[in-house]
Amino acid sequence: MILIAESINIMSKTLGPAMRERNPGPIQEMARAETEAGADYLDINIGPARKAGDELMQWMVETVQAVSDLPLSLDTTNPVAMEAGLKVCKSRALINSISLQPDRLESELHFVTKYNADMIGLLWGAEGMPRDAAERGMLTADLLYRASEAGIPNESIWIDPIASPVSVEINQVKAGFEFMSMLGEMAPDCKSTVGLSNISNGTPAELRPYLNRTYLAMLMKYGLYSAIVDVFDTELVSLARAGMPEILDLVHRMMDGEKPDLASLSPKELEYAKSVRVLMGEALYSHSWLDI
Ligand code: THG
Repeated sequence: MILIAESINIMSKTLGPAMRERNPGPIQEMARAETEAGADYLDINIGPARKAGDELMQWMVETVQAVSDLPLSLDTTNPVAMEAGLKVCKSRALINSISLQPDRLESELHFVTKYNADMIGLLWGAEGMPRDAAERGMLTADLLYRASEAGIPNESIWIDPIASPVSVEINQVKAGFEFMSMLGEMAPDCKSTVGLSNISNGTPAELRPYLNRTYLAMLMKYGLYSAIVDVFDTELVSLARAGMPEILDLVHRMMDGEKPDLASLSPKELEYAKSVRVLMGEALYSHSWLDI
């Protein structure tokens, strides 16, 4: 599993101001820490970056590359900023992301071949978020077709089904699983990724890791190739590196319909089992899901 570190992010209370002030210290400290924590890629998320986004992304890439040799995932919706970042990447970059918005698709796909990059194919269509697994399948087919016309092989495309918060829309979470279970057959040579922490948005901060870890364990059943994660969650990294086979086995058996006797589980197994039930939509989400 390829882990993309999520923490270099304009939304962060410390790094947002550092980005705006062009203060390299906190950004480089974070890049070093994510690298030491075992990340495979560093995501550089500057958001929509409407003002001077190109200058900011170039500066960010150079600032991070001064302290880390890891490849970068460039995360912005501003195509001018994206290109400015791609120009200065030393390693093969990951474009995060390209979606099916008709006005931009053609020019953004051109970046993939021009800069010899990989791309995240975000399943966001002309009408916004797909409503179910079938719409995700249609968007995938469209995107792969358009990409192949532009000379991009499926191997360069990391499909992102778009994770949405379990506290908001359980049907979207279920649709994401259903889609992931089909993707391997639909496009065996495609890769996949997901913004894992989205699942726990709106959940109290201290409880978020339980949902994130369980969601990752569940997606691993479908061969998830990569994920954008908090790499400082050591248990999450261990799960992703196949360090917790008995937990993965429990989670996957539950997804196949097995109902374990909760009284027989260890406290750690219970955390996962309760979270699986919430993420499968078998138990309603509430902030106290681990206590009941
Ligand atoms: N798909 C793709 N890219 C993405 C996402 C996705 N990029 C952005 C996001 N979703 C994934 N990255 C994050 C980064 C941070 C958080 C969630 C997702 C997060 N941060 C904490 C918070 O906001 O409370 C802590 C912030 C801080 O450091 O202060 O939740 O889905 N392709």
